[in-house]
Amino acid sequence: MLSDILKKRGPIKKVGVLGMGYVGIPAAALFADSPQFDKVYGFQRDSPSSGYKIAMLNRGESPLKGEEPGLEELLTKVVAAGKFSCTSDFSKIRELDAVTLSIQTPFLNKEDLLPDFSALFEGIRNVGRNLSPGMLVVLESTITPGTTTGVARGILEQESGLVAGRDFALAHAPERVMVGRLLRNIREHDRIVGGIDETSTRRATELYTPVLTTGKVIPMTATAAEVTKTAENTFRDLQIAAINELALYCEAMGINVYDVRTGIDSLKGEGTTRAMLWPGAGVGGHCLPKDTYHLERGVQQLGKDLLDYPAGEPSLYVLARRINDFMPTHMFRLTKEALERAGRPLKGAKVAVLGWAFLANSDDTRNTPAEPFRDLLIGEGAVVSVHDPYVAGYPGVPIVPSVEEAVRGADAVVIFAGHHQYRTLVPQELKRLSCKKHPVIVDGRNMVDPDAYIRLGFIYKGIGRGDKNGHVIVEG
Ligand code: SAJ
Repeated sequence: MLSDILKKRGPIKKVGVLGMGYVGIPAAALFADSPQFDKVYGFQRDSPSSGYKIAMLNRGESPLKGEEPGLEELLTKVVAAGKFSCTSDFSKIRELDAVTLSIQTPFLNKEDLLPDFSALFEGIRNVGRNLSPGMLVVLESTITPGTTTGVARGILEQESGLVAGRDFALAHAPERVMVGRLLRNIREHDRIVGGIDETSTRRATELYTPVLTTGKVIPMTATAAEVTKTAENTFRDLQIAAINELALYCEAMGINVYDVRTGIDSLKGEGTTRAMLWPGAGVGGHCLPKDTYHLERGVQQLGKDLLDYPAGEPSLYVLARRINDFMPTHMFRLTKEALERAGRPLKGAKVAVLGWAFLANSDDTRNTPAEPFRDLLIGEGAVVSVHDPYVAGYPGVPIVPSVEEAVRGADAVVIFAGHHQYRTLVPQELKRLSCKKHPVIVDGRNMVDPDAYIRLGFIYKGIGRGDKNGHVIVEG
């Protein structure tokens, strides 16, 4: 029995973390900092793109970009104490009591929305080859529901000749960290821990409890844990789509969606509140655009024959994805309409895009919605300049360092990311720089006061601003 083997092995003392990225590094540092554990190995493939991290981490330096409060100090501390070291020698897994895998599963390509599990599966094979009875294996990556009890279990058993749930424990404990607050999130967020059986859930709970401060373990099955992680992002995407659709309706009905949002949001009290998020130019990032499709694939694989659903109706969640992915197209149409009002055809028009990052005040450009917008403009022969104060560069897209340079001679200025500096743009300045009688301003993130621009002769369009989008053009 697995519980007997675990009892014989005793408490977890040696831990391994595969994947030295923004999830694995803080996880390994926190395991190493816990007095509960004697030794933690960070496993990193010595690949051309990431091998450099091994030496850095063994010097106690963090290879992660951007501010991560407390991480570098923690790494220095646990390396100096000899409690953490990084290696590409996967055979060291044999010495361990528990290993976690935090290896990312990016898209193979956006068309068929199939995740690229190759790196994760290679990690699982490395664990399988070095698996011994009584070990615990935990998957932390976001995965399609059914992966832990399905293909992951299969690879581990095939490589080791052992049987999950009899010889070793297996669980899924999805990461819920956000860049900029990695350590805090791991310590303070409740931790979903889902084993393939009760014994595995208990063993994984033993691994995570020591690193939690205010967070609690929420035990469940492995598949429920996979659905929890994908659904928590699916629901966020759904809430954004709901307010994006309302914004489109308000534009069509000539009203201000932000008035409606304020009105609805005023409904307070137990159970009556509404999760009113914010309409915008689109939804990007590495979580929301993909996790809905993980959930969809999961129910197709696990529940296809049993799913009872309105015949012929699309998944609400996939429809939400389509609405969010429509927003850059809507931004394009707003821009095109405004330029037509200014008597400027798109072909040859200069459009300045302010904000390339997918998130306000961030340098993260993964799946940025600004990209399909720029592609549509270029497809119609417009000339596009891009400014972003946080983004140093992007393949094939020159990023200009100043707003002035981006806006100089522009027929249209389009705000795509809600970077705080775009709240203080000076309309008079933009008009001067544009050298146009009726420059266009399109606001994708509710950053500017429409009247401050309209009174100077701008042609204004804003997401959800049905009250302003058809305004009279002021002869400047
Ligand atoms: N967005 C809107 N309207 C909103 C909120 C977001 O249009 O009201 C857009 C953003 O502009 C961005 C995209 O959605 O393009 C995603 O924004 P996000 O705030 O969800 O940021 P992410 O993608 O970093 O989401 C992560 C997720 N965290 C994890 O997966 C661990 C998500 O579950 C968190 O809710 C989110 O961070 C967070 O709250 O910061």
